[in-house]
Amino acid sequence: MMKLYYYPGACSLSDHIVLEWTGAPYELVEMSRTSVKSPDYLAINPSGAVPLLKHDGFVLTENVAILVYLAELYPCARLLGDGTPRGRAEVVRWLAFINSDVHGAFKPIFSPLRYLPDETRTADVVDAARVRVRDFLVILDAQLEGRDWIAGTRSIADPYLFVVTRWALAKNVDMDGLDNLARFVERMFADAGVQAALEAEEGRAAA
Ligand SMILES: N[C@@H](CCC(=O)N[C@@H](CS)C(=O)NCC(=O)O)C(=O)O
Repeated sequence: MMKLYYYPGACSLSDHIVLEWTGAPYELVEMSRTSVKSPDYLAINPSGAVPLLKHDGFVLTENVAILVYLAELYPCARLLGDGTPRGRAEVVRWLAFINSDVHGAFKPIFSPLRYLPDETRTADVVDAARVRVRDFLVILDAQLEGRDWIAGTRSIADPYLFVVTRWALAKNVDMDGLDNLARFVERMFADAGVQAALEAEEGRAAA
C-alpha cells in the first residue's frame, strides 16, 4: 500500500491527483508546517517538506521523482507520454520547468522573510515574485495553445500545472489574457480524479 504525505493544496496535490488517475490503492498522511520539521519526519526527509511517498518500505521524496515513479508503476494510465522517447521528453521538459522555475518562483510569495528578512520590504518581494510567476505562466499559456494538455497527451505534468495555476489565482498573480490556462484549470476542476483529491484534502470539489 502506498502512503502519500501531503499538505492540503500543496505541490503534493499533484501526486494525489495522479494516484486517483492511476486507480492505485493509497492512504494519505496529513502533515503540517510543524510536523514536517519534527525529528521523526526529518529523519526520512531532511528537507522537511512534502510530498513524501512510502511504498512497501521504499521512501521517496521530491515531487518529480514521485510523479515519475507513479507513472511507471501504472503504465496503463499512460501518464508519461505517448511511449516514444520524444513523448517522454516532452513530459519531463514541462515537469522540469514547472518544478524548478514556476514552483521556485512562488517561494518568495509564500515565505518572503526567508528571502529578505525585513518586514518593511515584504510587499516589494511578493510583488516582484508575482511578476516572475506571470512571466513563466505566459510561456505555459502559449504552450497550451491548441492543446488540452501541457505535453500534448495527458500526463503527470498536468496535475502539477494545475497546482501552480491554483496558487497563482489564490496569490493574485495577474492572469489577464492567460485564456488557455484558464480553460485548462476549468477542465481539471471538471475531472473526477481532481474532484476526489480536492474533496479529500479540502472538503470541497470546486475552486
Ligand atoms: N524540491 C521539493 C520541494 C517541495 C516543496 O517545496 N514543498 C513545500 C510544499 S509545496 C513544503 O513542504 N514546504 C515546507 C517548508 O518549506 O517549510 C519537491 O519538488 O518535492
